[in-house]
Amino acid sequence: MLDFFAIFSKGGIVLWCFQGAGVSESFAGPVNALIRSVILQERTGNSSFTHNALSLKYKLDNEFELVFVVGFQKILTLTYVDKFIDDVQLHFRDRYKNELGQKGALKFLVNHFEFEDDFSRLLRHFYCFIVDSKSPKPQKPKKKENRVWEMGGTSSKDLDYSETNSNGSYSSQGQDNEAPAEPVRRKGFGGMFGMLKGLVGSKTLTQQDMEPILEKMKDHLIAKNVAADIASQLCDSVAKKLEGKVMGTFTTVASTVKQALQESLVQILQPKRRVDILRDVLEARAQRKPFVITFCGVNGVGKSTNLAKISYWLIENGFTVLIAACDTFRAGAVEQLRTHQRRLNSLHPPEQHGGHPVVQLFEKGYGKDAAGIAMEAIAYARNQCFDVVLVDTAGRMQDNAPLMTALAKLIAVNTPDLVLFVGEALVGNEAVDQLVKFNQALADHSMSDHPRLIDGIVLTKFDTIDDKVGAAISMTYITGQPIVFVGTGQTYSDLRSLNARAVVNALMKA
Ligand SMILES: Nc1nc2c(ncn2[C@@H]2O[C@H](COP(=O)(O)OP(=O)(O)OP(=O)(O)O)[C@@H](O)[C@H]2O)c(=O)[nH]1
Ligand SMILES: [Mg+2]
Repeated sequence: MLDFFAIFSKGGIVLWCFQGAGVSESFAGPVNALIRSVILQERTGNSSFTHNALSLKYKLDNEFELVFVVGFQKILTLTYVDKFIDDVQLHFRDRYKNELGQKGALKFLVNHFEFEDDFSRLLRHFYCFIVDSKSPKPQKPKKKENRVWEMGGTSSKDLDYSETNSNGSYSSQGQDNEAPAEPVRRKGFGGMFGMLKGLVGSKTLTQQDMEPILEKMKDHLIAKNVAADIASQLCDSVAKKLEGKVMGTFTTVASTVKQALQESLVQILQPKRRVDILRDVLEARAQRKPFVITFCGVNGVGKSTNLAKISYWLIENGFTVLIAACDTFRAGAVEQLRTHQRRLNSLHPPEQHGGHPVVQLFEKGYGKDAAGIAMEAIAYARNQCFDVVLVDTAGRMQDNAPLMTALAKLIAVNTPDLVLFVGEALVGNEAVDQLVKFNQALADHSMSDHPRLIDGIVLTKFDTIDDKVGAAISMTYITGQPIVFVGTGQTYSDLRSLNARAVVNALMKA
């Protein structure tokens, strides 16, 4: 019934695994997908995940830095699976407390975790449970015994063996756990040392401990313009990541929560995927085709202006650019681009570039089909050996169905190399709605099984928001895509890449 059960360290070392009878597919694929898409991206708050035909349920053991994952066919509804994971976790911890209590990651490699017998017993019990589950009184879960810690027991710091993993946002305890097991408390400390420990920390964190500070942090993030939904999800995720963790000595709950939140924020802003436009343009040039970037977004956010700044940046890097005027809707849109084209050519006169203009405008006036113009522009760029085509599109509100359909068509038929969503840093809660609906439209009207969605973000008007930098978090969190450029003003050189640390510092600043 179960496809697999795996126990691995947060550093990625598999300690023990079980594969269901007749299951041939390795658990590596689904588990890697879980780590990539959920755990590393602070998308918890939910202790389940689906991957192809499988449902995965997972639980973190923050004290020993372990992850417990079970996989089963999506079509099955396994009511007691959360309890089963809890049971396996408790047995595993109890059986290997000495090994797990050792310092350093080496413990995972040198110790053998021969857990088959215990697991088989628990599994038999679990299967009985499922069969019995229709009967009115399911068996009462076995109560967890409190563990007694010995002097010099493990502190979270000792367990933090994995430098590379320190940002790893492993989180989510089983969401629908029954009454949580009593927090593990250290016993047996004697004398002064024990007293001091009791006063300054060395306790396991509970949801209640963290609640007030998390509530404050959530309001703080919202005040910095993070969308309210996302601020809540982030704080939930941080709570789950910390719950059960043993606090280091001389740390307060507030500083522990703050530090975890800070790490999560940096993690969110750090690109999962590197967008290296200059390298990709060179690669396209080697294949004798232009690299095509489409800009989209709601009205007036700075699409055309930042397209011009990106043209300037590309020209400075030695590339030639064709601007495709596919905003055939707003009066003045084509002229606006023509002005940019003239200015850019005067900054980089053709005489300095073998008599060829470094930037040209491809336009067909107003009222025509934007997708068709983009297609003609790309063909023209290929013939004329332009390195890059930048496609300007009309601004559109995310709820305007006909315009959203037209954009989706433009992208579906022209398959640009990069789809950039342009959004203002001034945006608050609205960011989520915009991005969700743009992506939804692109998915709905795609003709492919793997629809082209937004690949990256241009965050504009960053110069106007002081330290209310929350939109950067909302946008990356929603799309999982990087902020490729930040617009910081109205001149051609006001274009930056995102400095994740600086943004997080501004976010955390009181
Ligand atoms: N301060 C500041 N202003 C910007 C920035 N980017 C764009 N703008 C200004 O925002 C206004 C709108 O810019 P456009 O580029 O026309 O915006 P758009 O998204 O193309 O607008 P539509 O085509 O009408 O949808 C202009 O006044 C720009 O100068 C930026 O990074 N900082
Ligand atoms: Mg425009």
